[in-house]
Amino acid sequence: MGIVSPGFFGRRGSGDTKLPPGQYQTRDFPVLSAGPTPRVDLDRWQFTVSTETGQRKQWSWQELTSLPSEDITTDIHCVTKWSKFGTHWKGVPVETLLTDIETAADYVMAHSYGGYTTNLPLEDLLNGQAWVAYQYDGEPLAPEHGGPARLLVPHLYFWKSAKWVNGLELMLADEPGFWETAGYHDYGDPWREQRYQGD
Ligand SMILES: Nc1nc2c(c(=O)[nH]1)N[C@H]1C(S)=C(S)[C@@H](COP(=O)(O)O)O[C@H]1N2
Ligand SMILES: [Mo]
Repeated sequence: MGIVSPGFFGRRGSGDTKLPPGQYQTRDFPVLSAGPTPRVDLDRWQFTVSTETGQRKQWSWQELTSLPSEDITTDIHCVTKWSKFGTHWKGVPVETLLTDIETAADYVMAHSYGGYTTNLPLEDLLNGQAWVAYQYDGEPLAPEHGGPARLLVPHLYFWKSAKWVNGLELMLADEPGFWETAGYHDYGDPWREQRYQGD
């Protein structure tokens, strides 16, 4: 065995190698929004899970925030190359919202107030990898960062973390969302630098 084993440098999550390739660290929290910030009255806020057979499950704000929540500390990585380490969130695990849902779907389209969409494989939303987050740093999530609630899928580039999220549509076949239609990668793994289609 050599002194430096291959694969050691740059390995995911190993102490000082937390930056995915091509990223730099920032301490601010940049705001990136493709359109205006929608203002959603909590009395009218709704979250809907729908399936390929038309089954629907809905939650009011009161109902969503009464579900068991988790505290999450995670690094986030934007495709415009900033990464922010150790961000703190509170939210409901997506798998909690999919309990009792019957589906043969392998893909999900996340939908947001304002019309933004982004697609993900269903399995990337399960097993403690994704949340509907409604607090940041112990405070209600600010509107410019996606409040009242946003999807949080930190293992993928941050465009997959739909702000102002209001639903998950389970789909049998993959379909591109807003940025994916514009040429961004279908999956978006920062560790494999999947920024654009073909990466
Ligand atoms: N609804 C919606 N969600 C969105 C976006 C958007 O424009 N609209 N931008 C995405 C992108 S490209 C990034 S990097 C993050 C930015 O989140 P932030 O503004 O809280 O940093 O939100 C993602 N989610
Ligand atoms: Mo982004």
